[in-house]
Amino acid sequence: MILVECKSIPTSESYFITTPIYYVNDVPHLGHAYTTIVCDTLARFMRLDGREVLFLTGTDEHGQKVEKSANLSGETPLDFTNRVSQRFRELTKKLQISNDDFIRTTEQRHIQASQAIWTALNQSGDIYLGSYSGWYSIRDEAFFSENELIKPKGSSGQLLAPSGAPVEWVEEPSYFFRLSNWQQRLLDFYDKNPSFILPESRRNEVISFVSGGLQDLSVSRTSFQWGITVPGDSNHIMYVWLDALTNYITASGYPDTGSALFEKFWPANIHVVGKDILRFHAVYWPAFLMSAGLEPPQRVFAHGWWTVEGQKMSKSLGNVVEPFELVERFGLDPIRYFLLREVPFGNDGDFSESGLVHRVNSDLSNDLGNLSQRVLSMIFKNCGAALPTPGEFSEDDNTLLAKMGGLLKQVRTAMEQQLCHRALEDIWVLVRAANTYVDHQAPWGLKTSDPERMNTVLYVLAESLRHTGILIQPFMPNSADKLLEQLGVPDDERDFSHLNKSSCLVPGKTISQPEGIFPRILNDTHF
Ligand code: ME8
Repeated sequence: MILVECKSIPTSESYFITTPIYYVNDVPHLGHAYTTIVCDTLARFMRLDGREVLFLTGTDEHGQKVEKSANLSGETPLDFTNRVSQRFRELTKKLQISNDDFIRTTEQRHIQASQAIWTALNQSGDIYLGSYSGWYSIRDEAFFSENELIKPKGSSGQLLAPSGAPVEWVEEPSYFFRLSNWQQRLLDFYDKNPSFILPESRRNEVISFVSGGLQDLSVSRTSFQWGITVPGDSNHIMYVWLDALTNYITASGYPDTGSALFEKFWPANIHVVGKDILRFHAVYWPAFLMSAGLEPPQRVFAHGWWTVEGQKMSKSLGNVVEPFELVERFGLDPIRYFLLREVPFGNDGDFSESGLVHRVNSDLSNDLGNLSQRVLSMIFKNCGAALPTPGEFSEDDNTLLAKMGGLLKQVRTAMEQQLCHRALEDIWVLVRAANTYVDHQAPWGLKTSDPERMNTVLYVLAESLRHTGILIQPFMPNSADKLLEQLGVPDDERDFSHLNKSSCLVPGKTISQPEGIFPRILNDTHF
């Protein structure tokens, strides 16, 4: 029996991936779930591909916005952050996120790392004391110059940040970071590292922003208390974004840059963020790191924005999609599949229940669900519940086997560019080809006329399910497990090094009674 070999890269290369750390001013919603699910899929993919992964997520707990929310709920900031942070931790459980670490910026290890980076910036001569007078948006936790603001027509005169958040005038003593000195070095860095910012369109936006000139950045606040004290000046707390960005190096062991952890995982391979916070990650963060004598991350991917039924998600519109409830209603894997497949990664997307139901029913129930149910039931009924022994392969068999053999390479290329939707499209080319193959070969008609041929056809189909099952593990871990379980693929033969002929299914091995893996979502059950 000749199966086409797909060479997998045996590598123990490290892979450090991060989500943004989420503000605890509010409970988690679909947007947070989205970024976290994408990162989880990438982390799982890299582990199955033999990489040593550090996958980090967590919560951003300091700053004026969080202090304000704590006051509003009548709690101390620490009680408040303990409570809401826990909700984000529960979300990672509900979504079965495989993070290796969950960081909170109120932890001692992070306070130590933040003060250490401050000291390093100061020692490199990039920090000076001055005073800030200008506009600040608490919702964005960001400073804006007058020319960036929007004055809505016919409004009361309330100026807004580009995000639509109100700004207020702030005047206070402040330390500054000499960002203006970093303009050329940042431009050189972008030039030398063309895939530092993805997608390409966002890279161009950042380059044009930096080319327009950079002003020094206020990096401390004095008008409230909830933050990390500036080393040597207890009147100031660190600007929340300097504190927050530092979480990525805290988790890699900073300030112990000689530690095995730091050496293995820093610089991070990728920070995945929403497009709203790209400037902080692609401009301020590499400047802070270079100033502190550290390497910038290898990539920042800024993904697009989800709206709901065509509208911005907002509490006032009452359309905030709650991920806990969504998973309860539709199941985890259908939600993961929809989010990962529906929108080309990087683009904006619209969430609607009809879109979700359509996508799940057509790709999961019809395409993969029917394929696996048909093939496994035929093996169960017609081959005495044991994997059949194939005979000589025909040209059609070899064509389908070759598709399986070449798939990992294609999927890997997509995942190295974070294109989860493309990887799924590639896998579904195999699923659809296998469905067409079943229809053409019609194994149900071969039982009496040519049982040997039926065995070969069902064996090739079972191999296509094995390849599909192994490859969908990062995207839909539970469904993949069920499929591989039903095929009898041992637990230790499920990583990508087994996508080759030497790990092919063993004829004669018994299979269990097949059960549907992807139930159709019936509209009347849910609406
Ligand atoms: O910005 N569509 O935290 P945050 C897609 N603490 N993604 C969305 C989304 C939507 N509608 N809404 C939110 C912060 N997100 C800072 C980060 S990192 C050092 C500090 C996701 O709670 C997206 O990833 O406001 C976005 O960047 C992030 O949530 C913002 O989360």
